[in-house]
Amino acid sequence: MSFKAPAFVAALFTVVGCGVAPEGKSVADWNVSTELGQVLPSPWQMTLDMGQLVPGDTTTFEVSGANPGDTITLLRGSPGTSCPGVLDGLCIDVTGPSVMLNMVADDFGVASASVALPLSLPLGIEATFQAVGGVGDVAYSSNTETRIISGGAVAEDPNLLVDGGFDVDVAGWASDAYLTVDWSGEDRLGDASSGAMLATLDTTDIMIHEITTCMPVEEAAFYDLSLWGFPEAEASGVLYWNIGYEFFSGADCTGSLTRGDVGWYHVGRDWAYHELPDVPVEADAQAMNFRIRVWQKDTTRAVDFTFDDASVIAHD
Ligand SMILES: [Ca+2]
Repeated sequence: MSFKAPAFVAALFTVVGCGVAPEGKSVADWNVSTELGQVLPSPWQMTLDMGQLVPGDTTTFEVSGANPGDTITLLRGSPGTSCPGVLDGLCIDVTGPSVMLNMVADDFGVASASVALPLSLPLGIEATFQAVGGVGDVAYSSNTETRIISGGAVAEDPNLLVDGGFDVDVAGWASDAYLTVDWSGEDRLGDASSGAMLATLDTTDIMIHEITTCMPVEEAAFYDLSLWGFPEAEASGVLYWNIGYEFFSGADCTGSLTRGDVGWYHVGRDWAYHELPDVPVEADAQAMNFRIRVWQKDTTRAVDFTFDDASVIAHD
């Protein structure tokens, strides 16, 4: 980004100025300092404000106090300090930042953007946001805002899984390093109006693999878990494979979770449907991992699996 001298000068006097600029200092002095390699403190006091993160809703991010005309980049990550090289020495208050969007500050130093959140956003996930501006010039940052993806229209669906039918994609599910999870355009009945989760193994050396999602639950409540699972056609009825379910509960989806009940189901034919009823959530726990485990009992070849119509439903 090019150096915007007029705007920088104007705002310098707005912030430092009002007639109280340090005696003897001028803009020329600041420029000299820059040439000497000193990173000047930014005059921009940027504030980030944002709404809640509810799948299916639209949320708005707004910054104020930015340098007019600057590109403002909204970062998303986890709480903590990091100093990305691109920011030229500026350290920010998020780690593992990824760029969520860019927006441009108007003449008043305000920028905003509205984002439609997909229904498939995983509930219970926490994210921290921070805006940066002046990148390539004198970078500056805003406060951070942290939100947990929660509530909204999903709460009216008895199935806690945001897209348990895999009608849209497989967002919200994470797999281990040797298992690739993709969205298949056809469901378990071959219907292209929905889809399914396709899990592809790429190793025969490791027998147990995991696919996990996490959701907020009520402590001391009971949940019924169910899922359809299929080995690929070539393996069906020939070799045998296990699909297991587990749940882990804990304070939230980011903390350490306690292993709970385990259900194993033998998959050796064309299809399998399994229910794991009455899964209890421990007292003080407010999150649950629903974990699918694939147990590969033949180490001579890797097998693909398809999963569909998963549900986690509360009951008394
Ligand atoms: Ca489906």
